[in-house]
Amino acid sequence: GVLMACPMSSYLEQELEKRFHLFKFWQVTQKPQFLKEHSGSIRAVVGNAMAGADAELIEALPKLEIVASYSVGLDKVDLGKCREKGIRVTNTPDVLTEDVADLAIGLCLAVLRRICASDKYVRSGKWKKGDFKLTTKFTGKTVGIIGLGRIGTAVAKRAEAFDCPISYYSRTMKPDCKYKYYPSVVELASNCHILIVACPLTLETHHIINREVIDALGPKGVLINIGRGPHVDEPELVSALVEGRLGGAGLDVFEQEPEVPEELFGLENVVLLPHVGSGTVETRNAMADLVIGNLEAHFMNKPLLTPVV
Ligand code: 8YV
Repeated sequence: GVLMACPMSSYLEQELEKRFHLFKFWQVTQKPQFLKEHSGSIRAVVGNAMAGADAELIEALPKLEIVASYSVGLDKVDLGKCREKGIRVTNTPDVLTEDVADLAIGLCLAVLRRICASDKYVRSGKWKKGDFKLTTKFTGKTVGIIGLGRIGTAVAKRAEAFDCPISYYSRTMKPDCKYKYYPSVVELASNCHILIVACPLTLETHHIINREVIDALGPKGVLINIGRGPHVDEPELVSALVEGRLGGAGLDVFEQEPEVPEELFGLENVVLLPHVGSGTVETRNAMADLVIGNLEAHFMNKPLLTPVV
């Protein structure tokens, strides 16, 4: 049996149902009783960015062999516990890199050029009544990237096409990298207009965007988050935006999804998206195919396609 942690893709559900006995955990009302009844037959968990496999679920499933996540980020999977118990873990890297990087650039343009506010201006009929405030140029702005992995590198490549000088922060300097390295996020934030979060969420990167970083970015600075909500101290971000201490923000992720701080709803220098970085038909289907491919490989004793543990 395969346990799906929450709804994520109807295509993935259908394909899993063709191959396995599929349990849909979100439809289960009596979860402890369900786990007692079926713990002997559940050999795989399919999770995503919202729900994965925490220590409690792993302990409740003694026959668990593999956690296949429909996401590249694995912050909802207890990797230490999986290692300890010999449970394999897979994710969906590479297939979503382009879409997430595209959306990061889309957020830069949307925030600086006020695309959403302008669209609202036309739709509400205000164009006929007055003139529109000028916006801010994106081409040539300095871009700072936190995390120069697959997604961060794809963002940098795109920003280069806009003639943006690129700098980055990561734990260690990348050898042979043409971008400028800063050994701390505060130094990076002090030296860029647009700061983009593109690193995995771990204990070390939790609240990597704090008050000090926000102040370093300053009233002309823009924060773009396509990583995870908990990378940002959200109450600090909200007060900085409300008080005008930060220039703007483009956010695809939030600390308590799907909750978004309502103080942001009235701000035209902020663009809010419902965690859709990878949300194209093409990419989500490729992610689903990777989940299925990993499960099939595992149960046929073949090498996993995208193993992490
Ligand atoms: C989500 C993501 O998994 O890949 C990630 O880490 O955050 C997204 O692709 C998406 O919510 C799929 O359900």
